[in-house]
Amino acid sequence: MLHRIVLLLFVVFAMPAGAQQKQVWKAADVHPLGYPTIEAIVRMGKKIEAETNGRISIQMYPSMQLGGEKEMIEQAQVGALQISRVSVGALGPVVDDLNVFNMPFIFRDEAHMRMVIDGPIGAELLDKVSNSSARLIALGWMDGGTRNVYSAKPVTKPADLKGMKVRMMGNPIFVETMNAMGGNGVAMGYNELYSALQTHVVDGAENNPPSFLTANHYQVVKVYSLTGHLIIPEIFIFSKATWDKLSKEDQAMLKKHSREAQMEQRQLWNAMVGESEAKLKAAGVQFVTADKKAFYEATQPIRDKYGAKYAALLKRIQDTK
Ligand code: GTR
Repeated sequence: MLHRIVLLLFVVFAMPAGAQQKQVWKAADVHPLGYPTIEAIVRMGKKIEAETNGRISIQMYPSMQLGGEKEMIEQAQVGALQISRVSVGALGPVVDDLNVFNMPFIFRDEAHMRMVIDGPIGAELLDKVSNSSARLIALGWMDGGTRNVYSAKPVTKPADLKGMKVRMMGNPIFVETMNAMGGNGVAMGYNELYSALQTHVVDGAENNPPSFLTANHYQVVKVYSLTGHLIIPEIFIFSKATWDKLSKEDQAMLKKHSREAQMEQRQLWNAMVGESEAKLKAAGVQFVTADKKAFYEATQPIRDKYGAKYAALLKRIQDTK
């Protein structure tokens, strides 16, 4: 008898988190608190907490506390954390469909990128991630601006990159892109980059102004050349392991708030880009105009090689106006 009661108690307490139980979702990002991608998720957490009367809340782990983006994706896949905000660059190796956004000069400008992620193509690609075998649910997109090369000396044309080792995100497309641009692409995690710049393991890197500023890379190299070779959206994903345990209502609520977070991040992003550029200039960073057409032409082989399988989608992207 006693045996049975003990067994029953065990069963009751070992039950998976039911719909009514308090849940704290872990969220992670490589950026520091206050960065637009983080702030949008923190605000989303507050709204969800209010809407569920405290039943669900979000605990943010910023500044690579849970590792780089590769590790954050893996942790979401196994359910060790719930929300990872990563670059599409980092998720491309896991869900190949996303690599359509990871080719150089695919978007005419940031406004074009925003139209694409906000519209039907954006929705379709989120579904592709969620329906893939990656065990992730794609919640929404965020803005990651335009990436430009930074180094100790100006890079205005492909020849300027000759012999230069430039850190790229861990995705073969980016390494090949940098090689096509004239430099030597080196794949490396964001978490290793600051010291790699300091110790001259690499001569430069490329990123948007907010990242160049907040990761303190501008303290090591001070020339920001406006190559504009990549406009890569960010994405925030949810662990499918946790998702499958949520009620339909909670899933719908999370989707609704995710769309709001996508739009809210954009406002925060617009403000942050202006502020970052001003702070970088005040810190002595030199902004240099580059010959974008020359870089566009130099990277044509990359679009030819990787773009062939996305031909129909690429046409739709170009036709988005
Ligand atoms: C940033 C992006 C991060 C990360 C980083 C990098 O712009 O927000 O998600 O991808 O670039 O270069 O690794």
